[in-house]
Amino acid sequence: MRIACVFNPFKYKLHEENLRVVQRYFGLFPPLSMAWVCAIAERAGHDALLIDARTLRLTKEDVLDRLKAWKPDILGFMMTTYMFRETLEWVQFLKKNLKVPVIIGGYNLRVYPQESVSVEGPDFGCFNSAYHTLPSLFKELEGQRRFHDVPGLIYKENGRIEMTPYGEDPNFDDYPNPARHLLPNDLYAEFTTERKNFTVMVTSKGCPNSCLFCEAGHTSYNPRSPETVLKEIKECYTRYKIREIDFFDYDFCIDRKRVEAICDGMIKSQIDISWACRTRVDLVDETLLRKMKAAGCSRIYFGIESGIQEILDRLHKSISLQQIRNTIEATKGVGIKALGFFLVGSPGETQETFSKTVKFAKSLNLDYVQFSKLTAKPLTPYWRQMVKDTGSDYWREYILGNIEEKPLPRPWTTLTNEEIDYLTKKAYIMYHCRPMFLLHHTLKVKSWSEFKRKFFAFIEMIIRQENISTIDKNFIAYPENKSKILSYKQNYK
Ligand code: B12
Ligand code: SF4
Repeated sequence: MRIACVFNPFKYKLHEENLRVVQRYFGLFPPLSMAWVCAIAERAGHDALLIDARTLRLTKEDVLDRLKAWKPDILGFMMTTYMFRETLEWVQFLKKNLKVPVIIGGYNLRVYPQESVSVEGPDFGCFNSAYHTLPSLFKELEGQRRFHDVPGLIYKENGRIEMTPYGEDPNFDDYPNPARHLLPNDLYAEFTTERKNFTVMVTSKGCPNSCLFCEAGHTSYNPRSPETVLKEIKECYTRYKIREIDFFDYDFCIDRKRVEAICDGMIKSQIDISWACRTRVDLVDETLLRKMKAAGCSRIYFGIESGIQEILDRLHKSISLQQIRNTIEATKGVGIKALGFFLVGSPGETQETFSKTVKFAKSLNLDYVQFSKLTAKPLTPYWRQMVKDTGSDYWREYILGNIEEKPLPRPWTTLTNEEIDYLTKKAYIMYHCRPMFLLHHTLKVKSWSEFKRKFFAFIEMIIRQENISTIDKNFIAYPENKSKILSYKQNYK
């Protein structure tokens, strides 16, 4: 079988947790989920093509031309809840013109499996991992078409939506490495990137904690072993000339022994890679941070969320302001950049509590901050509360096309959505418009492209970010290297 996966460009959405400018400068990342899917297909002996239409700025027509030449037997798409309708437009357009079946997968299928497949376009849905589902589906498509035998599949039969059981989650360690050979690895960058080539890696799934705003809470932890992680790092280094990696695990440091072993392996192999990861302030200490630094760790993203202890407690974050301060000091002390994620509009948030949070962020002297609007994301306790309070499920209605995108209600705070948007923008401006901060960070910039990216983001935040987020029909993710993108594009024609 020949599977072609397409990663489509997506615009800013009014129900998003970040401001438009933040979203624009977030970065261009490899479509990792589909790179796993392609690797799973290839390992089972099939051909795979992965088109990153977002990064390459390809239109639907460009992709159609490419696919007509490649002749896939099946198309694959990854669905998130927030971008579902946009990806669906691509599904419908390509399916109409190519007349091949479509399989969709991704996080949204965990939340709304049947609904996702019930709309016009998709033929099959994979509601868990592609690991067992895809090879088994291909076997049936080539043979008897007994879809009820395929694990973890949703399909349409006689006007009904059928769903098969999935069984045990596979061990994440048994996955092949994502098929990065199908991607333009030199085009990727994120806002904070310092070196090229850049990629993201996911080395574990799940998180045992229970923060009320997060969909990862209470999901089973499924890590890849240090040996497997090190093999993937080495593959990135030698085969794809990767020099910077962002580990996108929900929490890279849940298992301290595993982190230590990964760091030891990197130190031993003297691999010249800078890396970043996300973790909680209560999971690292100076000893571990020193080892991480020696292994090439250059940035850590910490979930700080608020500068008010009461709010942290209401969010079930289970950390203290003192722990935050100690860990940030220790991180900076060993020479790793510290980055902080904050929430705006938490339960009990007022203009005063938020001003205190911004003041707290400044006092920590973080190298980078991200202020996100607390949003009732699917599968979170706040989502359950929103469904109960409003009597309807916004996300379900949105993916079914019954409702237009809009900012979501936040019954847990007296702040209005307009106030939350405004406070978020103000926080970014207040945090960054400090002469010493600007000077210090300009001096630390390592390349012209890093300088341009950060400079434009700063200017756009001040002059182009509206006080209340609006739809932007011309929205496009900031392109890191336009001429390189154009030369890739030529190859597609
Ligand atoms: C890397 C990443 C990205 C990258 C790459 C996109 C991607 N998913 O490949 C970037 C940065 C571009 C990205 C963008 C976005 N992301 Co993202 N991303 C992730 C992240 C951290 C890792 C994905 C991953 O590789 N996981 C490991 C693999 C093995 O698991 P998996 O992704 O679930 O994939 C398996 C199955 O789901 C299934 N599968 C997945 N896709 C497909 C497709 C087919 C055809 C088949 C058959 C099967 C299949 O098989 C895969 C292999 O077993 C996840 C969180 C996480 N830790 O999983 C968030 C996550 C998927 N992203 C999320 C979000 C919100 C977004 C954005 C909307 C953010 C934004 N505002 O811009 C965009 C939307 C992009 C879009 N087009 O819709 C949410 C989705 C929540 C939801 N309800 O849908 C997640 C869960 C993070 C979170 N907790 O909020 N993301
Ligand atoms: S915010 Fe972080 S620690 Fe809390 S549940 Fe989510 S991933 Fe886990």
